Amino acid sequence: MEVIHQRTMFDFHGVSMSKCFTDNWDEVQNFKARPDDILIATYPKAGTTWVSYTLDLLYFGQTCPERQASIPIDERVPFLEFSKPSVPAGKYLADRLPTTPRLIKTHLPLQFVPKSFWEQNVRVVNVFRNAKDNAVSYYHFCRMSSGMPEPGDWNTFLQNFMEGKVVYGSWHDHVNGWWEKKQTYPKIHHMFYEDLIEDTGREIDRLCSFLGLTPSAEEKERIVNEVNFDNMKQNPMVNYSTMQSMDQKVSPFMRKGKVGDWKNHFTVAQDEKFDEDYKQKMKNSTLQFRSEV
Ligand code: PPS
Repeated sequence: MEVIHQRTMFDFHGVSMSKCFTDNWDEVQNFKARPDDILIATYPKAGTTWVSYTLDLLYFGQTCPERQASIPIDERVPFLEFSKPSVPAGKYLADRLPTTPRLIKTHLPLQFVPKSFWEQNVRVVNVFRNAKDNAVSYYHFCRMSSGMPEPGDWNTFLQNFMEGKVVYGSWHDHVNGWWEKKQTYPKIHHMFYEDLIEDTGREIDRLCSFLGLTPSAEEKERIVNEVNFDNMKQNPMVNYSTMQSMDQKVSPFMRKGKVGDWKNHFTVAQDEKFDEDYKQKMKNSTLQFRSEV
């Protein structure tokens, strides 16, 4: 019974959410950020884990090698708003992070982010992914994760995704909110999943220049190698194989790691409908995506 309850979606201040991501609301809203925190903010399935692991290696790969071997990524980079009975809440883990900087993950839409992050002028790394691949990845994740609402069949899920009736609400509103924030808040770095696929090294260079990091050429090469899809898929500390709520036999967390897998899912009719809807919802946005590279 509890699992079903946890998975139920409801309107939360205008955004579709579920209990796992709203139950700890007051605590989360009162989170005390620190000026050197780094917030990784994404719509679900945009490449959060990829960038989280990259950041973790950049900051702690050399000084704490044991960390890489023994602490799962969800403990190294706590998921701020996540809370579920019987596991420590993300806010609890974030409060107790011993590292400097603290790397913190959120999928919250901009308007839900605790105000302390802005007051402390925290650096934010956004990762964006084209809507079609993002929808496909989210669909498979909802199939395999007992914490997410049942996605139904692909057509049903896609329709719900277009209407924002998925957890964390409208993809369009979410990405536009974060994209626009940069106009008034310069301490945001925007990354795109497609760019990471195209040239991971170049994107790490850009990330480092935002953060003021200067890894050696060898160190950078090592990180590029560690964060490649096949290596992450094999790495139990980052592939979520330690997570009970995920049935990796249904669909692995590290599923395909490609740009353009949407072509294996969208019918011609679905694609036309999606494009039409997308044009409408993104017509005032300057945010541009690539759905192939
Ligand atoms: S979550 O649950 O929201 O934190 O998921 P998130 O990490 O944002 O997204 C998971 C998708 O990212 C893919 N991924 C990668 N792709 C390429 N290279 C690397 N290294 C990599 N790491 C994670 C992962 O496979 C999921 O995408 P799909 O399309 O489902 O494979």
